[in-house]
Amino acid sequence: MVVEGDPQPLTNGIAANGRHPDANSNSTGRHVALITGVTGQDGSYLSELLLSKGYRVHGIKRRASSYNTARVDHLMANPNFHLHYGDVTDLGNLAQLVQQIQPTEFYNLAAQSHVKVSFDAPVYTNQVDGVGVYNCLEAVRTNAPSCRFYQASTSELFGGMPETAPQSESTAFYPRSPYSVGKLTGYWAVVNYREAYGLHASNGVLFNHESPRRGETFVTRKITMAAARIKLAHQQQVELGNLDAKRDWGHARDYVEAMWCMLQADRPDDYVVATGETTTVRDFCTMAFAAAGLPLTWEGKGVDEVGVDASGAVRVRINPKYYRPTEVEVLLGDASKIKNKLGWASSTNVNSLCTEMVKADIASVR
Ligand code: NAP
Ligand code: G4F
Repeated sequence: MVVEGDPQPLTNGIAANGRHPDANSNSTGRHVALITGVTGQDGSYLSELLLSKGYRVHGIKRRASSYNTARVDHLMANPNFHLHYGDVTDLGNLAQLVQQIQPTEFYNLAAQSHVKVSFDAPVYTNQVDGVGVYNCLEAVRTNAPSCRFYQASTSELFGGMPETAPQSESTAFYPRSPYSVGKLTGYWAVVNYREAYGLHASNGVLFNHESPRRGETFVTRKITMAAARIKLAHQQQVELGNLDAKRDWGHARDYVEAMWCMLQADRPDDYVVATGETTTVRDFCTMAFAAAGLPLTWEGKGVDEVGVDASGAVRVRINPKYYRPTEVEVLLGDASKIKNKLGWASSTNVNSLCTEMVKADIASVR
């Protein structure tokens, strides 16, 4: 169906009777996925993974005033890939899509996913990241109760106090931002719908995962883009916030495999997904600039700390505007449970992840 007046027609394939041909999937045994947040980093890798496994993939995208499908444009011609307009704050829209498509797997990846932004927009963030999860669960419970459900939960739930590392499924939650408070609601909604209604609903408690498709305002991508642009003389320096924060950084391509594994398990459950290695923002910076051929040394302390290249030029400096009102200091995941129960393990270390991102950013600098 082409949406009237749409500058960018969506190939959603809903028939005149209001049902998508995939609505018969349960009887034909065909796997049909519905993904919210399909235009994001993880949505694009998950779509590729599921299409490679023979799924029909339906994605929900928000209407925007300009094109927002760059990460999935290469999938648009695939006859098994369909996009629909929608928003997780709109229960009516979600319920209608679930009813029409009858997915066998629902992946809720949609979120206002930026922690710092959540301090500026706390209510909106909770509407999307908390109430939005209820909307997805209700749409599934009332229209396709045998559909398996994945929720994009997060290591931010742990709060990152140094004494709690490494964090596992048994670590207490201590949300430290409006983002993680919203995600906490979503986490417990999933547990509750599993227990109350018998839904096959699982939380993936994913630690940070990155890729060349990572949003440009998250710290890894901000750094790899800066290293690439400084190398090619398109930029002089980059300003960052807290260099001491530690993150367990994996590759998004590996992590979408973990999401899929959770929905193939006989029983729903909650799993930590991580590499088991943690790195400071400062060390990630050093790695990225080295990968761009610009080795850095660090001088000074606190807000006066700078990263200097071999020519003596200051390439990294601190701007306190990037500090957060409350910081998550150390994230380091223990992914033993998913390894032992589902056989999943991360296959990319932070150094090769960083190098891949820098190379991709150098290739795309114009
Ligand atoms: P991302 O790149 O920011 O993608 C978020 C997606 O959600 C985008 O497609 C966005 O659409 C969509 N979205 C935002 N608000 C929406 C709404 N109201 N209705 C429908 N869609 C909406 O995030 P990501 O890195 O792929 O992460 C995917 C999910 O995993 C998120 O829920 C995130 O919170 C969670 N998570 C991520 C990480 C990580 O390290 N990447 C770790 C743990 C958990 P637009 O393109 O229109 O903005
Ligand atoms: O890259 P970040 O913005 O990611 P953050 O806050 O860890 O959140 C990401 O991972 C979560 C999983 O743990 C997801 F749930 C969430 O959706 C998102 O994907 O910041 C990482 C660290 C922080 O400690 C931040 O204070 O980097 C520090 N940082 C230092 N300078 C900076 C900057 N972060 C950003 N975004 N920009 C800076 O200039």
